[in-house]
Amino acid sequence: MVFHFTNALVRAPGRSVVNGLSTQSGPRPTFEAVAAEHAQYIKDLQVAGLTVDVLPPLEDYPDSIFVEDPALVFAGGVAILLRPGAPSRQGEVKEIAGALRQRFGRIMAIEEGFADGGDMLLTPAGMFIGLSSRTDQKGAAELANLLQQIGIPSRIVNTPPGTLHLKSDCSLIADDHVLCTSSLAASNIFDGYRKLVVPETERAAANALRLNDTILVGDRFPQTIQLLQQQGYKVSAVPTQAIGRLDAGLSCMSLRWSTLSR
Ligand code: CIR
Repeated sequence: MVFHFTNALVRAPGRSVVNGLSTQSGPRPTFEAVAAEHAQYIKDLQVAGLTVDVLPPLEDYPDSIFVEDPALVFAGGVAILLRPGAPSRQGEVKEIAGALRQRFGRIMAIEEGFADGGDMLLTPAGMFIGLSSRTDQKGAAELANLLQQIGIPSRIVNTPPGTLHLKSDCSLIADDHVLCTSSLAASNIFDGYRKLVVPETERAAANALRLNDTILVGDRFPQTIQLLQQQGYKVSAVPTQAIGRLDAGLSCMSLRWSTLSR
């Protein structure tokens, strides 16, 4: 199943994380607050059963803590290097490539266009590739081609306007069940899936993270936590206030895979 994981790769935040890209109007987070949330996140991954490897901080790349964006990883020893759409993030790919080569036997790479991992939602039926301000048609098409080579079908979809990444607005919480914003629920993207819509006041809660039998959700989203619990899910509430100021959520801070099966 796509949310069964044994391992995760994360990168410790550098002091420069406070200069990460952001569309938020409020104050920037402090380094200490981001570091505390990151440390708690690592603990939560471990409690969910994952072995976590921590890469060293990269001061030259303020957003490099968000390791989900420069690459995709899969069970079966395959990784795909992407081409992040934000110019300040493009160097993150060469920085993570070595760590992936040590852990994955087959490394593929897109060569053209742009694609961020935050726009990619893996389901048992295949990959949704979201077009956004970071992922363009060229990058999406090239990725679709690489995915086909490893037996993963894909579908290119539009990310709602004003949303950073496709997964800013949705998460897979069971094989046939998505947690999503009202904008995504209103589109036809998830026809055939059960949808759990987050309250308008908690839109950022849609970026949750299912890890084995646990769903990590931002602790500032009590209504979403309650909705998930009412549906019988085991929820772990995680602090995300500081990273939220950098437009980030819970999936962004790790690459996850299983060594047990494809
Ligand atoms: C950025 O704008 O690239 C970062 N500040 C946030 C990236 C969040 N990544 C993700 O949702 N996958």
